[in-house]
Amino acid sequence: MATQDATTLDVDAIREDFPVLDRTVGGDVTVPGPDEGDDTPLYYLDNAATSHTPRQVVEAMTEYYYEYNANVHRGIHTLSQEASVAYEKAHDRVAEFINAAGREEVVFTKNTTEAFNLVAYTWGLTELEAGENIVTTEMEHHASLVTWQQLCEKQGAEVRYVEIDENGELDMDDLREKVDDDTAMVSAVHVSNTLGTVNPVVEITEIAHEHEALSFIDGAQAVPTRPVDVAAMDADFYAFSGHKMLGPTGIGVLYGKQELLEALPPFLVGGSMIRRVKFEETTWEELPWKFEAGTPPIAEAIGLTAAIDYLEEIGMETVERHETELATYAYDRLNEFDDVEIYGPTDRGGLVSFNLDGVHAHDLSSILDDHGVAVRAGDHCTQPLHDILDVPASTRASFYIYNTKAEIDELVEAVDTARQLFA
Ligand code: C6P
Repeated sequence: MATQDATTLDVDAIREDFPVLDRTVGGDVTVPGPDEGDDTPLYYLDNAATSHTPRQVVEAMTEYYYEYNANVHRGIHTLSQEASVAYEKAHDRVAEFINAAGREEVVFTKNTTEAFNLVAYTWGLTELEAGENIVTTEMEHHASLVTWQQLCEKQGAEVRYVEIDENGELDMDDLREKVDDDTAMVSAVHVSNTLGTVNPVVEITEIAHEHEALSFIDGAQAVPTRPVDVAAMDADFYAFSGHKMLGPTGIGVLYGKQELLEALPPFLVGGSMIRRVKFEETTWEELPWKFEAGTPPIAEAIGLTAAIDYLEEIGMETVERHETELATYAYDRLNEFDDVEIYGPTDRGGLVSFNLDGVHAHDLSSILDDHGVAVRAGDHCTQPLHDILDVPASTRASFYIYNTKAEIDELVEAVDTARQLFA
């Protein structure tokens, strides 16, 4: 694990924990892993889609499989008890990381998307009434936007979208206008996965509460990249995914205030989440288990714990500073090209989405791939936002703790090659 002083990251040492960063690309993609044709170094700039996994996380999961693999909350044999303790403690570790009151407020889901669906199917189907509204924003990821849209359609409620201004920032006056006494939920993304905009989530939550509405903040791009304190934010619900913060796929987190989660009916039912089942009726387990039906993601929870340990050893303020530095550098360098359009504000999280005039994002990203530069091209699950930007797609470079300015130089050089090719 890398050591560093209080302000900078020892990126070289960090990179040693991520074996995949040493691989080359360019060969046969129909079989996974490096092959003979791979001769181009990899520059991985697709971290907003998913981050890489350090040895420490893989080793924590391997240790579970090799040494105490067992189901949780089911057996009293040694292995099951060890696995149960590790699984339960993973909730405590997440609670501590985001400053939740305790494990009761931390529900493990598959991902951020499932966390949204959980709230829609429990709170939404029981509490949201016809004539009420949900206020969300034009920059939401489909995980949030489609969930609220479909819920409102079912319940006869209205979904309202807060506008963004020409800088890609939320129009807070529009938000104040759209939230009224019929608003049941205000939902906003913390850091936009397309624009990089960092939204004023404390203020958004305050406005929701002034109207006795709940708030749900989408933290998928925020928790991996900056300190997040759900108590200070006073959010009612907050969601994020393990795979974007050095953890494994298959695990996400729904944070919810305890009194709210207590009041909700279960989402999925079956084993593990029950206290007592009779033919006539069933009672539910206490929080958070009431929301974790069936065999849960045990290895993944252990991996997520190791990922949090890794991030905390670096320090989330340091992670955020590194992200900002790389995003600013990438923004400034790409901005040197007058035929490159960059979306979103200058003050941003660690990603930059852009288009090269007259070139489809897929074509550009394919040329970048030839140079070993891995970026995402497409609509980034924000199609309505791309409609507003009036482009079908964009190319997005997104950064993490192991990225360097030299890698951004590679990106810029590859973009320049594409410019000349298409000129
Ligand atoms: N965004 C991206 O490339 P899941 O897929 O459930 O782990 O996360 C969904 C999600 C929700 N909100 C935001 C802000 C997100 O960025 C994402 C995931 C990835 O931008 C995959 S589409």
